[in-house]
Amino acid sequence: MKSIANFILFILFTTAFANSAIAYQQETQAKRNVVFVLLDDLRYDGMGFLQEELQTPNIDELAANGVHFPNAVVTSSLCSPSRATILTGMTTRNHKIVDNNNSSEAGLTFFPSYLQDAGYQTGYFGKWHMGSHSDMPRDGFDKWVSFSGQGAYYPQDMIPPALAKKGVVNQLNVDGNSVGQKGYITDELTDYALNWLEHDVDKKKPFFLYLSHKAVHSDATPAKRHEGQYKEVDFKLPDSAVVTEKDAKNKPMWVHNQRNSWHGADFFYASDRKMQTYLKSYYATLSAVDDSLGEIVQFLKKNNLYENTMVVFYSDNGFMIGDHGLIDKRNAYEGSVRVPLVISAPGLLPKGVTNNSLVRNLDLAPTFLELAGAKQPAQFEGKSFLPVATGQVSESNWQSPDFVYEYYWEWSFPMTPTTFAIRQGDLKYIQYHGVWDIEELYDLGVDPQERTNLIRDDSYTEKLLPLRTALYQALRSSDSNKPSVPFNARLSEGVNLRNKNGLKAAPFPAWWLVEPNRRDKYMGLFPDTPLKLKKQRNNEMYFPFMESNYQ
Ligand SMILES: [Ca+2]
Repeated sequence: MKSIANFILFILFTTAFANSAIAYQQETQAKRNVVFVLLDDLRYDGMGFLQEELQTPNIDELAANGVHFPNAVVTSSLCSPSRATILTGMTTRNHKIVDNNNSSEAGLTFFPSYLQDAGYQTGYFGKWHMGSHSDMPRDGFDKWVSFSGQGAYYPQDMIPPALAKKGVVNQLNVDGNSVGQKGYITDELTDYALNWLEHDVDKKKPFFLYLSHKAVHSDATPAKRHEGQYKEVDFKLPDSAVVTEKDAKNKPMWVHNQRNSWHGADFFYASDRKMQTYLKSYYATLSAVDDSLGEIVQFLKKNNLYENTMVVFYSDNGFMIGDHGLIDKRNAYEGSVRVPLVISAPGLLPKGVTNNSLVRNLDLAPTFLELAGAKQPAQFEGKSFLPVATGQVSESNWQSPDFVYEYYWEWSFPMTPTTFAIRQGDLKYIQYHGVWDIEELYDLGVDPQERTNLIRDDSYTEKLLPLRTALYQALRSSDSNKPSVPFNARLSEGVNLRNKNGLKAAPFPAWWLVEPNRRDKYMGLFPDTPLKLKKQRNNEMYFPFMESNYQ
């Protein structure tokens, strides 16, 4: 009897052991690694498989092996607010990183913390540029390589000549320690990331690699090996880059006025540059990112990790290349809010497919957590799009949430007003806050370039009014149940009339009217001090951090 009992115990023990071993194996195999490649300011169509002039073989390869989402959008088209939305899974009105000057990250939890709880090893490499200007390691990451603010393409960029001569270089923060930047930033971040994968990551556990490039943010500076890559190329600019008389009447006044400003095509970053010239640097700068992607995929393949790794290629916001006479981002137009999104995940996602579902930056954190099998925290506001990405739910059956857009006016670039917008189906309604101007309504189904503002078209009135209401309802923040900028629902255009024979619109102040390419063009970004104001009024240069060294 005893031996039978022992035998049964033995069977029970070994079965339990075998089951737990299988469970462990399933768990470790089921949890897919993620490589999240985040770009800064890459336009939605800035990829070779969408523009034949562009050379991005590795991005194209990723698309051929995965899914391209042409309707990927961001709920705020500005670096810090969008990065905060990606990291927290919350909208700008709720995470409250409302502009690039906001320095509080208090109370926010970044999604990689939840991945750590789910057994992931997490590494952050690159540009943080969100909230606090500190470059110190943040919660949620086992490995940290970053820098404060915008960082620099090359080790001595922006270092005053006197200090550069002494060998002073820009600094990275590596796990809390200051380490000098040695080379071209895209290559250096890639080396740090690959080094982490190779030496620090336990290959038996899943990992999440967050590779956040400085590229291709202005002023885009290519790696030496890519200089002149597009010398002979003429890039196609959007049709709306040629602004007609009709467009000028159709669009808000601020759009017309912005054309001759830092973010306008006519006074490109306060210079006389042309977009065609800028794009040669912009896309040559993308090439090092393409090299980086190639190196990472090669590493994954060589180490038998590729089949179990999702690779995501994304940008924190879009980039306008003259659309409506404007450049850069911030507003709610398509070139600003649309971003590139390509995802490959062998065996999980289909290959070489275009998925037209509308997916927002808000939906990334829920998607990553679903992939990791982790519970969605209560503060997340997005919806995982994994079911439609894998094809488990068909595109036609997928319910994309409304696309609600918010941008909050910031003093440093005051030419774009606070902007709220909502897209339902093909209709996009845009309103502005705190500026005396018109609203906009576009039917993207028939007018994808947003050339015809339908705000005064009677045949759309029945659709416009519910959109205004839906936008107001959607903008309520979670803590107060009211819009984050205190204001009441918009019920009409307001009282806007002027005497047609009366006083014309005021001109801009005389001291704003200057020649292009001034060396002091950045001074408006530095906080006022008595010394700065004195120098500014005397047309003298002022740099706050290195005043005595700058010559
Ligand atoms: Ca950006």
